[in-house]
Amino acid sequence: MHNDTGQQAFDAIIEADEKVEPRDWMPDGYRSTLIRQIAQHAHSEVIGMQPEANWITRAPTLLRKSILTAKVQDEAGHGLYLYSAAETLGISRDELQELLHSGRQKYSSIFNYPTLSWADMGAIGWLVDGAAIMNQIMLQRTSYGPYARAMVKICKEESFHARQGYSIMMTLAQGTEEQKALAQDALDRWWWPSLMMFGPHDAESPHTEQSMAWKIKRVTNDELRQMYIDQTVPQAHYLGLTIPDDDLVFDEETGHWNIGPIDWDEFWATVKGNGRVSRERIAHKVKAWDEGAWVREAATAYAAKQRSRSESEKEAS
Ligand code: FAQ
Repeated sequence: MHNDTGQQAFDAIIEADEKVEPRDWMPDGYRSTLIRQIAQHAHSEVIGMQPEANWITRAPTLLRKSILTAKVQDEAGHGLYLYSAAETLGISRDELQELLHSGRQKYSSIFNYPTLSWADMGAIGWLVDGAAIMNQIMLQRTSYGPYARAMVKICKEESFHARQGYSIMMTLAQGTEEQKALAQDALDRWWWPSLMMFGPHDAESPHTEQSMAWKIKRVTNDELRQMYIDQTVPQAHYLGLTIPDDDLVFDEETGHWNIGPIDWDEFWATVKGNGRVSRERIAHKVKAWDEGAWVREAATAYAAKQRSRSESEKEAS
């Protein structure tokens, strides 16, 4: 299709709030923005398994252990749907792995913090999955069809994750003084990093304006962050915990909670690969990829064998 015609058809799809599909013409920038964002999202789901897998063997009860195992497994599934969505844009899964392993593609800043106590499983479910859902609900309406559809199942599963996290926090907050202190300590460490998950302020965000125009993003970084703060502060109060922000104040006029300044130096250092456990996360991922090479080879050989068998059966019949 001639580009002008392609551009017109693309603009009409966006204007009508319909979905762009893999077969449709799309601007190069739209394609590369989606590859960047979906890949970063997929990598986050997979790297995000590490901090929680760290606690599976030390879960306090069999029930908590089964729930946590199911959650970590869900994250692997989310990575798979998202890698499949990225592949529809013309990049292979192997290329995506290579870009992650060599540090040329990112994953969410939040997974560069260590999980120091069992309470961190509660804080991650409640705060990190809570922030992820706030972002992903709007992504169910993103303009690229395969990405939007992948988000539907992911959002359902993330809701379960957030609830299991809040349930852990509730148990700890209603427990002994020591348990309550663990819950407060986890909130102290995860609160600010979870606010950073939404990305830089709108004025500092190079991609927001174009991504909003293409309807890849439906809501800006700051708007989502504010919605999240307004939802989460009362939940912390219900638990009897304190948000670690001396400037936190409810604005009666706007009906919003106002927060103090976010430490953007910490955010950018983390995003650039100098987070608390950035090197360990990538080293572990590369090790798992290398050790899984024989599984991928065996699966590929098996699929090739099945294909040649069905072809020779077709010829024989
Ligand atoms: N971390 O111009 P913007 C989860 C980068 S899923 C690292 O605002 P954009 C589930 C950004 O890439 C969590 N980098 O960019 C789970 C850009 O860099 P570049 C992941 C960040 O794309 C739970 C630069 O800063 N979710 O947690 C971050 O328009 C529990 C400028 O930023 C998604 O990925 C960050 N936080 O907006 C799993 C959702 N923020 O490429 C396991 C999809 C910004 O120019 C356990 N992604 N950057 O070098 C998005 O919605 C968007 O990509 C944003 C950023 C909102 C993250």
